[in-house]
Amino acid sequence: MFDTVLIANRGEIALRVIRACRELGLRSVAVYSEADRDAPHVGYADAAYLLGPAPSSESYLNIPRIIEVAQQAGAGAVHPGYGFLAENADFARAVAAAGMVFVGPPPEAMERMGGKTAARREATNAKVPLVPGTLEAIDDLAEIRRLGDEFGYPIAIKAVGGGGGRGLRVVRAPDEIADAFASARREAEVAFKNGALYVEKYLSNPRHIEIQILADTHGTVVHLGERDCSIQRRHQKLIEEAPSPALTPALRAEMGLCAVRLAQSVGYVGAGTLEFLFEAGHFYFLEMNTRIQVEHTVTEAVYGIDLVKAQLRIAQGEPLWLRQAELTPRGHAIECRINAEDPLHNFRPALGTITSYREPAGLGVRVDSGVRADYAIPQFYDSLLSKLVVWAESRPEAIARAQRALADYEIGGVITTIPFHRAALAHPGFAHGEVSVNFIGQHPELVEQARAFAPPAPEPADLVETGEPRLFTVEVNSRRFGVKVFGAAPAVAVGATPAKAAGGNTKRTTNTKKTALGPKVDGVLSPIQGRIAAVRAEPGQQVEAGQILFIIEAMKMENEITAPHAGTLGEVRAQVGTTIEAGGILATYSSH
Ligand code: MV4
Repeated sequence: MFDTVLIANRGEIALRVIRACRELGLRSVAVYSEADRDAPHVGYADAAYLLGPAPSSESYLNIPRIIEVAQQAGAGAVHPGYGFLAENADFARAVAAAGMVFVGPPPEAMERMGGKTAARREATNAKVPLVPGTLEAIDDLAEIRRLGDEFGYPIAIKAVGGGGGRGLRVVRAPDEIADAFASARREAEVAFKNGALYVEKYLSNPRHIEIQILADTHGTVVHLGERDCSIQRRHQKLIEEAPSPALTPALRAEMGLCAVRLAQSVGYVGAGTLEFLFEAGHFYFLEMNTRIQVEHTVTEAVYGIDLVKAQLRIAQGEPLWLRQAELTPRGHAIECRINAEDPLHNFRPALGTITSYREPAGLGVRVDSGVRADYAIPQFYDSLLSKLVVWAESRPEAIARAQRALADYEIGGVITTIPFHRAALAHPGFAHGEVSVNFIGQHPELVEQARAFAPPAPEPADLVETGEPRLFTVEVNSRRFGVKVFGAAPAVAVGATPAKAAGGNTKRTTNTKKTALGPKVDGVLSPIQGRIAAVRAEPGQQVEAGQILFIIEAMKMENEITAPHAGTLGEVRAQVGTTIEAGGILATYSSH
């Protein structure tokens, strides 16, 4: 038994776990990095500890420091949330070795389902349908070619240690095998330090449907239906719903039983999710997530069960109080992930400070948020700001409610995915439930439709004196000049107006059409704040339009910054390891 829980996470999930602890009468302990000193979860917990000066992206991965703080705080249990260490068996073992309860599955169960081919072998033993493919790693190109002939193309080459699409290559003809294999191996070695690969028949237009299970420490396992998570971009889920418009009650029961059987067969404990691909009325086990998931909320909405409290009660050793026969979904729930990303610019990270914040409310509207007004979004973590979750009696009503709530949701000062969600929920394909994992790729019109919902660019903040001249390209009587402008400028600079025809000075005014980024500079500006991870440019270099010159790391993503036009580079200011602000100048073009 324990009475104090350390939450080894941040953002909305940390707040979510603290709320569950409070409702169960458990004391909560938050941890935070230096970048998160004023993050909302820190002030909400009963106690909070700084993890230390390590670079903020690593603080939440520092196992010895987390264990040390947990013991110092008198925690009897550690909840990992999701991401970070949530599926790290070594962390689960370290928590147990320190005499505390890990709120999650036994490390053995985590490991049995962690590797993709191991999970496939477990699924085979549990008689759970799989996509046709290998149960072991493969590195014989001739054997892969034989499998391609056997399965028919396309086939998928995947990373054994993989997940989230990294190391996934789709092969559509035999002559693509060698390059795809080599490329997948390289990516897998970098991403997972494990280059082992396996092969499957590739399903070209599946839905992504996952089953939620709960397992107690006494061998009882139940399922709580499915979530349809097909609307994804680059393997990041954006919209999830429960139940799936594609499932019949019979299919739901069949998938649920498979999930329960597989979880039971590996001795699973706690909350877990089994992911399936669903195509043409058939489902195929893909992988298992041995943690609570971001989108657990839509299951809670339709089943009326608090899954995080269930995790804590199971960790306390309580027998499951749920009976499978009593678990039937009611109504329909939709979750929209509100990310600090710009849907009008390829969902690139859009950092900044939240200048105004107002959440939607009303019957069937829930917001799990990790932010507030006047909050500066740290560049080190993923882009999730909050989750809007709506519930209604029917799917059409849930869609209408979600649209109303999205229209009410005000987040000033930061670009978010809200316009994308409004466009997606308005799309007839979504309304008709005609969605697969290719939905976003199949509907490029969504970006234009999102533009209609996009708020005006953020108001420029106060003038700031940078001490640095700003470079402008101006035309006077059609002659082009490069000029330096000194003096204060808006922190989020607006575009300069061209010099007066009579050769007057460049006059900085607030354009009627505000731009969100820096002044017009004949150079390469960073569209986002982040850490410069790579510089592929040098003074005097001839560059082509679209050539990748810099890599900026932000929100755990690498963003390629390309040359806006062909030309010769003048100054290259970017230095690897330094931080660049949104609108900052990475390089200039030579003016002659
Ligand atoms: C697949 C697949 C189709 N056929 N495997 C993507 C990452 C990981 N969750 C497994 N994924 C997939 N595996 C086979 N044999 C489709 C996906 C998939 C997907 C693929 C491409 C683009 C987006 C996707 C989103 C979810 C699942």
